[in-house]
Amino acid sequence: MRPSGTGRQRQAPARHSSPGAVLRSAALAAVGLLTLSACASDDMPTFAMPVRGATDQAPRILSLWQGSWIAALAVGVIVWGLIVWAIVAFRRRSGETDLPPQTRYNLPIEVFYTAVPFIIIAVFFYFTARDEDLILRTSANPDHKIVVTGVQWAWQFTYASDGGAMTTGTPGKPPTLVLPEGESVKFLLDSDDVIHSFWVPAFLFKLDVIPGQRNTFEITPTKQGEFKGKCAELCGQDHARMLFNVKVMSPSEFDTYVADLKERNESGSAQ
Ligand SMILES: [Cu+2]
Repeated sequence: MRPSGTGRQRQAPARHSSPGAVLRSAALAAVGLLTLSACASDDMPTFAMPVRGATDQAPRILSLWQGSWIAALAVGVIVWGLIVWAIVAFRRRSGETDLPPQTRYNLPIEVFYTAVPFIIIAVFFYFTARDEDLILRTSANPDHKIVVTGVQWAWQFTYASDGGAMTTGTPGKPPTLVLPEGESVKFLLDSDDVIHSFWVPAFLFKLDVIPGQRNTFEITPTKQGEFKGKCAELCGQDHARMLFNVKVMSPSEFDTYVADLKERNESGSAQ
């Protein structure tokens, strides 16, 4: 989003002479903002529209995100409208010099502005708690179990239910987490040192990785392709380098991959 925003700021002063030109450049900037932000990053969520939800959980998360935005915008429009109305309706007219009548302790208004935010928060809370509960549910017998270990400053992935093959990547090359499309995967998150956070933006989901507490979640990848993953909790000097790749492939390709990885583990060659 940044490049198009900068472009708009540069264009504005040169074209402010006629209202038509201003409108045209504003429309161009808006189109640019939308199109550039959509292609600037393939699997990062953009302002209001995460572009690629890659799991069975993603539609629920997306609808919570969009519903929250719509509710927040509706509240915003009402509040901004009331502010503008108050400014216009109660402005000082010419000839008026005294303070207008001062209102205090208006019980109905005070009850109203206490109750309404409470209702708003309760509605947000209800939908968030409901979805969080569903999203964090795990099954007793997932198709695969993968242990994710976060350590300053790298990730290790162990295919616990598929022979125990393990990868940490190679020096200078982030590891790749390989997943099978259409099969459920339960993640077990461990940390060897400090708190990290396991984040794959395309999953529209992140979860803290806490030493001494094994957090779990379960997803079914729904799209083959390559995605980015990273640590989302500031965890020390090289936090920014705590990256990994995610590759979703067909179940048979996945089986071949983990078998091959296990062989490489045992022969001591590259992980
Ligand atoms: Cu970290």
